[in-house]
Amino acid sequence: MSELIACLAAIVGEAHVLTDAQAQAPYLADWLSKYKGAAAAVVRPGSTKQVAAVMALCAARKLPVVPQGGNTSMSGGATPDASGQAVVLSLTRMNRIRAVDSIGNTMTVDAGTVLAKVQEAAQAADRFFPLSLGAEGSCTIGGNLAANAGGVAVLRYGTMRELTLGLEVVLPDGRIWDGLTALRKDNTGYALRDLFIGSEGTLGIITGAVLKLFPRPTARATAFVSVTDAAAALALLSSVRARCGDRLTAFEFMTGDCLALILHHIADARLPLGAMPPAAVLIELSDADDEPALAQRLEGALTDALEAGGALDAAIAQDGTQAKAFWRIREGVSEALVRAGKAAKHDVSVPVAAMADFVTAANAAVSAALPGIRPIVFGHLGDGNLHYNLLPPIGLSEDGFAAIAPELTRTVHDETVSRRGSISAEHGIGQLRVSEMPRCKAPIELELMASLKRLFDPDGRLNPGKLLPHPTET
Ligand code: FAD
Ligand code: 2HG
Ligand code: ZN
Repeated sequence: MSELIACLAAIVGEAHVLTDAQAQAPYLADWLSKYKGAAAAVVRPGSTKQVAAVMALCAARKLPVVPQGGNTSMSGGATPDASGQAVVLSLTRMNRIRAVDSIGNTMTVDAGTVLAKVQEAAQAADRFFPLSLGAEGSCTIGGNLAANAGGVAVLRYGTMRELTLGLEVVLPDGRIWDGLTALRKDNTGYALRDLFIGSEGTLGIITGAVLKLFPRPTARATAFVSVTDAAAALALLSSVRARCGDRLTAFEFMTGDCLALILHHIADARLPLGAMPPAAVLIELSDADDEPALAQRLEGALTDALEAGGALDAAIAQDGTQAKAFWRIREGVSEALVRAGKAAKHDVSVPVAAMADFVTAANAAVSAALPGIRPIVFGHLGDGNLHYNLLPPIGLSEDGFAAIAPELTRTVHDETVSRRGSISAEHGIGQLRVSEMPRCKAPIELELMASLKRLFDPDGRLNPGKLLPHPTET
């Protein structure tokens, strides 16, 4: 055993320092199998104090550290580089619900707690934690915070940033910042909490969080609606919102090509409408109403839209099982894309009103660059967020597509930035988009971000090469 491994083992216990290639493997590749790295060790601390001691040790030896939660990042954010120098710090052993306060409506958790466990704990306390996304069975609160995750209920409840009150963070030198307050109002200066949220593990290790809880919705109404295109979906969004207000919880868009891909690859996905629609929207309302009243409200909104021609056809779920089946279609997209091959993935946001125009312009631009390209477009339309995935033309090899993919990405991002949009709405920059930052973000923003990075992490050891260029490239 090397001296480093012995020191790490003295902090976390020998069983929690992984050095064997087989044991390390799941921590060294990303969910999309796009990146593969190497590590000096994978360390699994069991407490904030142990995280602090590991960080102090790595600081003394100037070792890079890559924080990791459930390893579900869609941008290679939690995968180390290939140098083999980094210590991967996995938070998944830190998985305690520390406290539930049903008067203040908060929950304090360890950062390694899996999102689904937090949702369940909220329900057990007759409360609701609204963050909801396809990876909720394995992603962790720390990863959700570091990525400022979005998901399917942002429309009503906001992103992870808006769902969080306090944080506990271990700094790169091993000091602990106890910001675990449950205050809804605190005007005593710079919002440090908000610097760590969305920092993608580049400023500190999040070890705990105070989350907001909400009243548990007692009624849900779910519809699957066929529409002609993104413009019709936007018109539908506007009319449903006018009729349903804040009850509108999810408004998820999928093109016909996206639906066809899901139905082809996901065995238990079934289309609830007779004919294959040109595009579709999955709508969910939730409220403290009784369920029939909510369903009636949704039906009213859809009847108006069908009469006005914005919607072509609609199915309203008659019970929870049917609602689940509607969601199965939407939740199958990422898996279907993986099965279809290596997509060029984009996670853009543009002003909601500009979305239909964005889709038309981006489709035209990528088709001009590579005839036969297959855009698979879906996402959180109500949030202005589209997952604009590109599959290669039939017959083009993986290498051939990899050679042209960066140009296609620049094209998609140019269409985004020219509409004052963002090249990552919710998945983060990670290593996937880091080369696009200088092209797509203003120099003054990059300068300020680099200054903050130097302040928190002067040696550039925390998650190097993610979000900001690798220290060796600056
Ligand atoms: P990881 O993948 O382990 O890490 C993500 C980033 O956070 C990395 O930069 C890592 O270094 C850093 N990090 C992790 N833990 C900590 C910590 N404790 N302290 C500091 N930094 C840390 N995202 C959405 O926003 N919306 C979606 O709808 C959505 N759907 C998804 C569906 C699927 C099927 C998959 C695979 C992913 C999806 N994602 C989605 C992407 C992903 O962002 C989320 O799954 C989740 O937020 C990542 O959490 P994690 O614990 O897996 O983090
Ligand atoms: C979703 O909205 C996720 O389903 C994943 O953010 C998107 O696979 C993707 O591109
Ligand atoms: Zn998404």
